[in-house]
Amino acid sequence: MKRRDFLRASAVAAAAAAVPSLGGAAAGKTSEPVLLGHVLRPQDLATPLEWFDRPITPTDVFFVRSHFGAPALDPHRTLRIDGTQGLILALPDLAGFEKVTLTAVLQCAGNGRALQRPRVPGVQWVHGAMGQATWTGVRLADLLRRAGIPPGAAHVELAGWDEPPMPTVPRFLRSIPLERALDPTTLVAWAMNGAPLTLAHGAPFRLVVPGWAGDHWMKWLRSVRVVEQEARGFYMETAYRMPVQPVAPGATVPAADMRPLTVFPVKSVVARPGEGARLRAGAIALAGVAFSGAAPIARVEVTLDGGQTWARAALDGPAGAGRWQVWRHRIAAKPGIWRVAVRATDAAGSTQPRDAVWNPSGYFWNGWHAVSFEVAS
Ligand SMILES: Nc1nc2c(c(=O)[nH]1)N[C@H]1C(S)=C(S)[C@@H](COP(=O)(O)O)O[C@H]1N2
Ligand SMILES: [Mo]
Repeated sequence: MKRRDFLRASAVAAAAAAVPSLGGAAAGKTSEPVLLGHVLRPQDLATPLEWFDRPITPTDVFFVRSHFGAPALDPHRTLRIDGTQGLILALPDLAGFEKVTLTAVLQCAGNGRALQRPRVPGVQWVHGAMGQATWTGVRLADLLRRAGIPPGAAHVELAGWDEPPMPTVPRFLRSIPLERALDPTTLVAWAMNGAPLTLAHGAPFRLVVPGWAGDHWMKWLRSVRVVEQEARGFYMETAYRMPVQPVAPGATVPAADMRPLTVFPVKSVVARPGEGARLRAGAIALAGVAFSGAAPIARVEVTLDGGQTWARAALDGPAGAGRWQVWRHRIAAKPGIWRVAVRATDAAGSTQPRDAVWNPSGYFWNGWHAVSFEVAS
């Protein structure tokens, strides 16, 4: 999809859902012909692959995932932190804590689900449920220490201001272990890419959990409660779980052998050339991104012969767990049809497999990404 079409799609969804601002792109032009959406909530918008050739994904093309859609925009919303005492914070109160800015990948656990075989139900994301942004906020640890951490605390429960469409539908609720909540990279953020969070991305506050899948990054953050036990409910006990051990494709996995997913595995994609591109013979620039939630990227390799031989790509920018680096590689291509595939290895020693490990909900797909293009004489 072209950027213009993406923006228009957001504008249509925004107008229909009567949401005041979506990624700052809701220009709401009515004179142009548009398609009428039948499903506007939940709102799930994917970033086109061609944007994954740069360090930062602009906010207005950054993917959006929400189970029920955004609550009404209200910058005066407060956030409640419950420890040994309760703290109620509005946006200006966060100025009293140290401000932190970091760069991190936000990726939905279901990114790549459409590529898993056999297929499984769920949003059919291909590559577009990921992006990298700078996030500005305060450390959750600083807020929790101010509220006081009671003895016996082991988890923090996270709730947002969004509401399920019907009372019979469970709320989106999560918990993360206290240790992860106290990690200095876990933030309560109010800004993304240097501007206040847009409503689609969680205004006024959202959680940022670098290296962990997007479901932990609670948007429209309403409360953080220090508790002794992992949270219950559909989104903890049924959804967002992976088999403890790899299982055969298509297998039914007993509930006792599933655990909540956390850190996303090593992954890379080819953004350029695009699938089906027609290029002139000579020097051709290949580029994409590579990242791992577990460790910095150690190397990215490119193959033009289906994995028999690999060449090392160059990596741009700072390395780090949970942040992506742009990879680049130049080839001198003769006329013909070419197929390039890429694989990344992280500093923990994990390499992207040719085929991702199958699991019942299609989480964390990270197989090699391949693109075919034509070189004309
Ligand atoms: N309150 C709330 N937070 C939420 C969600 C939601 O439905 N409600 N969806 C989660 C999921 S599954 C993902 S992948 C990320 C997506 O964040 P984004 O829309 O800013 O890209 O938000 C997470 N935070
Ligand atoms: Mo997600």
